[in-house]
Order: sequence, then C-alpha cells, then structure tokens
Amino acid sequence: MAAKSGEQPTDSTDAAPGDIDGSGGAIDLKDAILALKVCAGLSPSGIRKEADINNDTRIGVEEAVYIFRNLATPIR
Ligand SMILES: [Ca+2]
Repeated sequence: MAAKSGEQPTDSTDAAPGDIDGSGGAIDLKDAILALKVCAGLSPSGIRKEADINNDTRIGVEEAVYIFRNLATPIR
C-alpha cells in the first residue's frame, strides 16, 4: 500500500507519520506502546500502516524511536 513518489496515500485516514493508532495525528504513549508491541512480535489491533515513517511499509523500531523522540521534543 506504499504511495508512489509524489502521491498521497489513496486511502484517506487520519493517521500521520508516527500516529500508529490513527488518533488524528496526535503522537502519544499509545502509539509508542503499539510500536513496541509490534517489535515484540505481537499483532495488536488498530495499527495504521500509514504511520510508517521510513517507507518500509512496516511498523517497527524506527517508528518507536520516532515516537519517543517526538514525545521528548514535540515536532510541530
Ligand atoms: Ca496517536
């Protein structure tokens, strides 16, 4: 479901990069926990792949790090 270069993803969701639970763009601990669950091999529900930050179409360590960095220093 990766968008081609220069295109927006076709399925419209509220998920922003790092907003794994699709809570309207807000990045919080819920997103971090979801990312860590995925890293731990679990399959939590409610994952938005659109929250992928490095275009590998997966949610993983990179997203968790991004979220924690954002929590420490909010990106505006
Ligand atoms: Ca969120």
